[in-house]
Amino acid sequence: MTNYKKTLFAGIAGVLMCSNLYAQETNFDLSSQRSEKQDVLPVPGRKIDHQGLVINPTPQKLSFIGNEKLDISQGFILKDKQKKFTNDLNFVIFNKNGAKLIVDFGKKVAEKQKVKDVSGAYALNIHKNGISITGYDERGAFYGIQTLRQLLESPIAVNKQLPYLEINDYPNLPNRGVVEGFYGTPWSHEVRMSLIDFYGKFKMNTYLYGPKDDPYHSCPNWRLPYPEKEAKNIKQLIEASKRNRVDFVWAIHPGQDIKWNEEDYKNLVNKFNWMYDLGVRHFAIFFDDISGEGTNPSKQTELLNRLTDDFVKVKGDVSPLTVCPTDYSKLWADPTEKGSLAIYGKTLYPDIKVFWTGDVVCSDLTKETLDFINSRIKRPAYYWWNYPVTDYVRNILLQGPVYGLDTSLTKKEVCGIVSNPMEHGEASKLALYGVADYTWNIAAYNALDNWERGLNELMPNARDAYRTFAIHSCDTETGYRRDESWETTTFRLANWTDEAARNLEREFEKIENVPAEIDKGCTNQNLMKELHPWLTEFGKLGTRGKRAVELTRIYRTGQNDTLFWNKYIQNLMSKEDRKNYEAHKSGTMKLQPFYENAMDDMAHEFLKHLTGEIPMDYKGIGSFGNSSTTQTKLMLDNDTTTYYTSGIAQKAGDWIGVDLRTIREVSEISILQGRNSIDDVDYFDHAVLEYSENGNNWKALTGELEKQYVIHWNGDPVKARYVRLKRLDSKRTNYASVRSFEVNPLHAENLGFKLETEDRQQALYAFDRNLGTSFECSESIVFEVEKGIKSYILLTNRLSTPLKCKQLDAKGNLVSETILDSPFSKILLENKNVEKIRIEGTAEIFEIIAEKE
Ligand code: 14T
Repeated sequence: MTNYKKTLFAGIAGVLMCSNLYAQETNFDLSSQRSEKQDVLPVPGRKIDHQGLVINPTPQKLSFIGNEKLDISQGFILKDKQKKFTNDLNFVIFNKNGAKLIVDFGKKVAEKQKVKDVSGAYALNIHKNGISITGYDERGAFYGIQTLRQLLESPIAVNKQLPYLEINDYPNLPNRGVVEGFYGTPWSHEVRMSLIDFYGKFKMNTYLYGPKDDPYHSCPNWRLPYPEKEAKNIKQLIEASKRNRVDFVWAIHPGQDIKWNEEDYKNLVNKFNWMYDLGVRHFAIFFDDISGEGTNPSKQTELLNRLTDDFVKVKGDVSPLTVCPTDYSKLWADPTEKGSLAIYGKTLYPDIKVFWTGDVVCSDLTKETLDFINSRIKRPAYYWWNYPVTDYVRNILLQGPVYGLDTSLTKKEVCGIVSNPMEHGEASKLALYGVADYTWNIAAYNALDNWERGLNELMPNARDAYRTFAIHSCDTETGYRRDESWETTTFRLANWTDEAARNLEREFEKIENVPAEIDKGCTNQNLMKELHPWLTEFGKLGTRGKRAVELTRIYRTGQNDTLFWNKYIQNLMSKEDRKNYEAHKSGTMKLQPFYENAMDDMAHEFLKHLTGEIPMDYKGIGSFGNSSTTQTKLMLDNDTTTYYTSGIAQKAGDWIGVDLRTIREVSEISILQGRNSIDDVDYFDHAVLEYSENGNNWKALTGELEKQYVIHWNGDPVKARYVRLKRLDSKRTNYASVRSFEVNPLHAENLGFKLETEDRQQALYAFDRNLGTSFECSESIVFEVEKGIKSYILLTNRLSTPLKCKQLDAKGNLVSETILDSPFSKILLENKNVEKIRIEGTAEIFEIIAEKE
C-alpha cells in the first residue's frame, strides 16, 4: 500500500472507526475536506394508492383505453420480429392459442408509434388484438418487456386479464446506474450478477466497475492484467450486462503512481487492450483521491484525448470515455480560469463525460452545483452521487428514501447519474430502486412513494417488518444527514404523557419482533446475510426502548426504590452491549437518544430523590450539528479512548462545552482535546475557556490557549451553569474532537473522609454524586464513617456473588458483618463506635450515599 493510500484510509477510518493509526502522516488532510453539511431535510412526497398497478421506474405516459380487458389466461403467442428477446421472456407462458405479443424495434416502427427518439424509449399497447411492444432501439424493446413483466406481476393481473392501455415511455437521462466506487470489500461476484439483473429490471443502463480496493483497478496493479479467475468473472459480468442491456464500464484508477511518460501511457493502453479482449467496450479513468503528479489536470486531459484518438476511435466499437477529475467536488475545486475544471472545459474532447459529486463529497444534487460545474467543464456534468455509500460510516446501513435530488433537472444540466452504493450490495437495492425511478422520470419522482414501493419489491413477504427496520435506519449521524424515524415521536421524561408513552412502547415492541419476522419472510439469503448483524442490534434496541418506557412508569409511581433500581440496572447497556451496538447501529436519530436520555434523566432524578441534592452529571453541548446527539456523551464517559467528534470541519465561532444542569461553584476544569495528544489535527489550536450562568453572557477563564491538547484550569470559584471551550481565530478546518471534559473533578483530598482501596482515583466514582460513572471494585473498598452519619445506601450493578459488609471500630475490630445481595442495599450503622466500613467482593459500584442522622 502506498503511503498516500494509507493516509486516505486513515482519513476514512479515523472519522469513523476511532482509529488514528496513520492520521499524522498526511499533508493533504482528506478528513477535513469531508465537510458535509448537517441539516436534516424532511423526505418529500407522499404515499400513493396505485390501484394494483406498480411500474418502476414510473412511466412517462400511461393511459387506460376504455374499460375493456385482454384475456391472457391462455398465455401468449410471440412474434419476436427481430429474434432478440426469447431469453428475456421466460416469465410468460407461450401457447399457440394465447394472446398475440409482438415485439419489435427500430427508428421506423418507433416513429409510427410516436416513440421518442432516445435510446431506451418504447411504446407498449394492450388492445383487442393483443400486446405490442415497440422500442426505439433494442434496449427500448427490452424495457418494454420489463414493463410487461411488472404488469403481469401487478395485482391488476391476478384474474389473467389486462386492461387495454397505452404506454409511451422514455428515460429523461441517457446515463442511469451505479458506480461500484467505494472503499471496503468489493462486491462478490454473485452479488454483482444479481445487481446487474436488478439494473435491467428497473431500466438502469450503466454499471461502472471501480471498487477502490480492487488492486487491478487501482494501485498497485493497475498496470497488470487480471489473474485468470478474476478475468473469467469479468467476462461473465459483461455477458450478464449484455443480457440486461447494461453498459459495463470498466474504470481504472492509476493516478496515485502514474508517471506522465510513454512507458505508463503504454501500460495504460496495454491494460485497456486486455480489458477489450475480455469484452469491455466502455472505459473510464478515475483521478479521485490522489495526490502528487497524477493530479495535473493538463496531463489528465491530454491522456484522455490521446486515448480517444489512439484507442477509442481506432477500435471503432468503443464508446466515448468517462473521467472523474481530482477536483470532483466544489469543496476543494479551484473555481478560477486557471483551475483544473476550466482546463477540462477548454481542452477535453467534448464527448468525454466528466464526473461531479456536488458541493461536497456527499451532497444533494442542485441546479446551483450544476451551474457551477457545467460553466467550467463546458458540458452537462455526469453526477456521481455518494449515496447510499457508507465507507465513511461503516457501522451504518442506509435504508431510507432516495431524496435530495432536484426534480426540475433535465439532461441539459446533467447527462446522467450513477449512485455509489454500500459495500452491502443487496441492501443497496432499496436505494437503487429510487435512483432508477428518479433518473428515468425526474419530474414525476415521488421520494416517499418510491421507498414504499421499494420495500414491497425487496421483501414482499416481510414488508412491514422491513419497513420498520428501514424507517429507523436512514441517518448517518455525522455524515450526509438524512431524515429518520419521521413517524415516531419521542419525548423527555419531563414531557411524559400516557398516550405518547403507549405509542412509543408499541413501536419498540414492533422493533423487537422485526428480526424474527424478517428471518421468516425474507427469501433473499444474501440480503439476509447483509442485514443480519444490524437486525440483531435493532431487536435489542427495541427491547431496551420498551423497557425504558416500562421503567419510566415505575419511576413515575415513585414508590419502590429497590424495584426501580433493579429494573434500571437491568436495562443499562454494558460495555459489551455498547460495543456491539456501535458496530451495527440504527435508530441513531430518535430511538437510541430516547433510551439514553430516559435512562440518564431517570438516574439524575433518582439520585436527587435519594440525596436531596442536585446530582453532578452533566450534558454535552456545542455549536455543531451533532452537538445535541448522544455523541457528546463520549467526552463524559471517563474513557479517554472514546471521543466526541464534530464530524464536520471546525470554523469561526465554534465551541464545545457542558451544561451542569444548575448554577454551581466551578473551581476546576480539565479538558483533553483531540483524538490523542501526539500530532493530532482534530482540535481547536487557538481557544479560550469560558463560563456562563445563563448560556448567553460568557466570561473568559483563561487567555488564549495555543496548541493545547491538555487544558487544565483551577482558580477562585465562579458561578456557572455552562462551561465551554471556544475556538479563536485560526486557519484550521479539521474536525474538532474532545476525549474528556471534566468540571470540578473529585479529588480524594476533598472528599472529607478517608478512602482505602486498590485504585483510589477510580473509587472516587462511588462518591461523585453521578450515576453515569461507577467504580469497578474487584476486591474491597474501605471508607471512613463521617460524624453524624446513620446509614449508607449502596447502589451497585447486578451482583454475581453477594458482598460482605464489615463495620469496624477505631481499632479495626469487627463490630458486625452482614451480607449484601441486592443491588440496592442499605447499611445501617450498628453503633457510634463504627469508624470504618469495609465492603468486600466484586461489584460495579455506582454510588455510596451517606445518610445523616
Ligand atoms: F470519485 C469521487 F467522486 C468519489 O466520491 N471518490 C471517493 C469514493 O470512492 C468514496 O466512496 C466516496 C464516499 O466516501 O468519497 C470519495 O472518497 C473520499 C472523499 C473524501 F473527502 C474519501 C475520503 C475523503 F475524506
